[in-house]
Amino acid sequence: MEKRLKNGKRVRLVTGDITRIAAGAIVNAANSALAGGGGVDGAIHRAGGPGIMAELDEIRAKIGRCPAGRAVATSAGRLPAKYVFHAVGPVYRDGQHGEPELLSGCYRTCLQMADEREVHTISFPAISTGVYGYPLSEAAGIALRTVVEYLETRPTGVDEAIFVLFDAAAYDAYAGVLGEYGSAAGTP
Ligand code: AR6
Repeated sequence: MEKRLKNGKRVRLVTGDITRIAAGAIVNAANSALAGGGGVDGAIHRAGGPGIMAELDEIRAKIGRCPAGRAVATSAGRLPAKYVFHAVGPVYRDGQHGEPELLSGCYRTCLQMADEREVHTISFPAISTGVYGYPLSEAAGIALRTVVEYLETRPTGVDEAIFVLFDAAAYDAYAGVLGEYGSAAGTP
């Protein structure tokens, strides 16, 4: 599904593996320790190669941990991208502990990082919806609202945001929300 915003910017939903889809920047669902892990994080390090962790080692030595809601940038190794933005999503408790703001902060921070680096296409996974337990439909609403608002209201150089959803359940949750924005059309 693709949604073209009034200013010509695009939000696209696809199913698949985020490491296989070309973009200026690929966003990782990382942890505060920037230590690698399973899910998207594991896939990105496996496909991108050891250079990404070597850069994270240097970043960790400088800044320590990366708090939830924030992100750090590395190059992308063998991935079809120039950068990886390692975003740290919130661990979901009950939605009453700042999780929505932190999740929204991940997407906004990554879009700002894209603008600082003149990246025009950015791909996102469904941050926090795996190991971190964020309910899919809530996470989809926050992710899409944050990205659409950024693309519509900021003077941004990002032309396209791609959400790469791993399975049909995630795709359907996002498509349900994006469909509400109006003239969405097309199929995955
Ligand atoms: N491409 C796209 N989406 C994927 C892929 C992939 N290759 N693999 C999984 N997903 P998760 P989190 C989906 O657990 O919840 C890691 O260990 C998955 O189905 O990767 O933010 C980190 O190191 C789910 O919908 O990230 C952290 O410790 C979504 O991506 C922790 O997990 C996110 O699932 C972060 O947890």
